[in-house]
Amino acid sequence: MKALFYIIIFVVIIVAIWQVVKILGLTKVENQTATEKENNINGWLLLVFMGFVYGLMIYSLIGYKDVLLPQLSASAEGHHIDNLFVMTMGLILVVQFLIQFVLFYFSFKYRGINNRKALFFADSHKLETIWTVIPTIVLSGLIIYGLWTWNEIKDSSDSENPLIVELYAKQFQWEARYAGADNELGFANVRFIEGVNTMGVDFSDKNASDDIPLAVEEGKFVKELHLPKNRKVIFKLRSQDVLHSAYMPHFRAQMNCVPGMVTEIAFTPTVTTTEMRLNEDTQAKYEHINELREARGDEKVEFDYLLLCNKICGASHYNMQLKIIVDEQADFNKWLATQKTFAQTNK
Ligand SMILES: [Cu+2]
Repeated sequence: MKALFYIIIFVVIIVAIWQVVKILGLTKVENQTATEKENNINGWLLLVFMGFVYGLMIYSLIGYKDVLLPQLSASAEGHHIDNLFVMTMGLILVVQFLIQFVLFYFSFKYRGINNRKALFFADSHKLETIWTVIPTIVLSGLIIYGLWTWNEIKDSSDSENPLIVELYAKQFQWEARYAGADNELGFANVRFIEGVNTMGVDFSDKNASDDIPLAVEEGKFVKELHLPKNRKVIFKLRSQDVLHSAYMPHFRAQMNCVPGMVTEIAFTPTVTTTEMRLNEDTQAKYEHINELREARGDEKVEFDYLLLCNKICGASHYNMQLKIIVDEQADFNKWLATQKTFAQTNK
């Protein structure tokens, strides 16, 4: 292996020397001016390439529509993110469409033609002002709009009786804990992790005993996080080891999980899992997925909300997910009542 590596390096060095010698040789050629015919060919090739770029762009926009987020946002706050996304993408699309044209068309128009001389001028205050002021105004507008959107989403001060849920990230799984009857999470720290206390909950904290962890059965997590419809859920995020990112694409929510601190994100689910399964978009998507799975001999799957990790946190990062089920409030309460608090599990 090492020998192969040395041979590759040797070959690369030889190729580099050969290229340098070739370039040095070029400097001795007397007439290096391109002919008008060569300029014409290159000019037209530029226009062809512009057509290719536009074609590729249109093809990608249509062909990859399926891999974009599902149209229906499943949270009350989701439309803010969707608007921001559409606006930013729209702006980028228009600007790049115009810039590509200007770039290629002018290169073509002013290609070398015999006896045509380029106009020389050192600078133009007017031009410089235009291409500084316009982007500044547009980008500032986008940033201010983005900050306003973020504040709208992050502000959960007006919500009555939100549900508090902790998500605990670790290589490579999610654990979760509901705040229980007092709706306040007990203190937790990585130093308290011991035996079955896998989330490091401090049981001397009086808020901890009524907390409800996601059930562990035979050492394995029941990977289902239930959330109620139309009630604000405030997530408190922690990480045991490295940076993770809690990503819930259907609710348009994402927040980093940082070791040593508690981060927060909130949203109000508005579409239950059952309702989302009946959604036309979802059905079309899953019909397609199941066709592909059937062809491979895999069993069919149904739509489910997911909590994913969106930071490349290690080898099994891709598999770090937790199923989310959004229930009607009554169903959620019924489900939560069947779950055991820490006090009940520890006896
Ligand atoms: Cu992760």
